Amino acid sequence: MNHLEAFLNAMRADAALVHRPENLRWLANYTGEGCLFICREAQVILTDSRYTEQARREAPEWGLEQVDAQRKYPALIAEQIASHGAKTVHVETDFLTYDDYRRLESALAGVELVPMDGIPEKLREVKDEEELACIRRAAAIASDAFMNILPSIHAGMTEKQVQRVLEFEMLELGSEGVAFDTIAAAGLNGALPHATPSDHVIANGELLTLDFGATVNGYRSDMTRTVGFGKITGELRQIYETVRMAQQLGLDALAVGKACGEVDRVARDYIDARYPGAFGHSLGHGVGLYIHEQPRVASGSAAVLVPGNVVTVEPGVYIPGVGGCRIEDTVIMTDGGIINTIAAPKHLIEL
Ligand SMILES: [Mn+2]
Repeated sequence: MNHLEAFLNAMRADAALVHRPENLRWLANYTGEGCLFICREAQVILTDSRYTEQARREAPEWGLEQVDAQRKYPALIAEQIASHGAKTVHVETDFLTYDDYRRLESALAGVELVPMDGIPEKLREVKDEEELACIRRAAAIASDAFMNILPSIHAGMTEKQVQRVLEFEMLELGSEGVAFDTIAAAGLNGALPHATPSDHVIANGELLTLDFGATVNGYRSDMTRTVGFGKITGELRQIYETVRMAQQLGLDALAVGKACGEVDRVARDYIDARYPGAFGHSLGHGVGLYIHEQPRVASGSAAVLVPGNVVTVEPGVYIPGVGGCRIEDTVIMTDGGIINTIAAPKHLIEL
């Protein structure tokens, strides 16, 4: 079943307005700006003159309406809704701004706006073969890029310099762009789970956490490796081995039919027993057109893993004044077990 068909089957209103860029791409293969009007008998891309030719190329089977100074989005949307007699319309209330919503409301008197309630996001949790191929390609690019840059990164470089080398290599290998802002955090900065790369000069004896991904046809990969410079000893080495074991336990716990919360708990219990309170975030998340999708592999989550889910497993330990470590893979759930899309090794590499 194609994505549009699945969405039409899941709709609970007469029509839907779709604004989230990932959903435009997922439903219409359209990557420009604007929005989609969808009902059973018509599917229309609404956009401005900058994107009309692109829309024709990317989504030739979709209708096309162009906004201009006289007919702005609310008016154009109202026309579509009236001409198809829709009384109820799904809107992405978790994405539109309050102002957007108010403009729609006043342009659509007599029409009931119904929250989209994550219908496309729910469907997107299960990836088809084409989507999985893109994610696997993006994962291979990121993993290969990491391996390729190891000989050229060294103590004395800044976090920003390592970031640039890594991102350049991913582009060289065919990534469309970074999957999200690359994290490169060395030394004490490693205690910040989502550190921004800085001018900190990496010194021997420090760990460097690299969290990054590539993009292929809009689909993303997500991986984290922590590498050492010079000899890594004492607590940092213990932290590394703790995270590595927790990550393996998390991977081993993944299975179709299992609740995400159970998987999270296995890795979390292992870390909490050694470094209480040092692992604050969730174990993982879905990955696809957006970097953080459902299902969340989070504490207490009852969401059950099904074939076609793509999730990360990324425990970490963060200790202010000491440093930190995270190790992450992106894996595909199948009936026959997991496929780990990230090939890069996970033993402690000391450069
Ligand atoms: Mn991640």
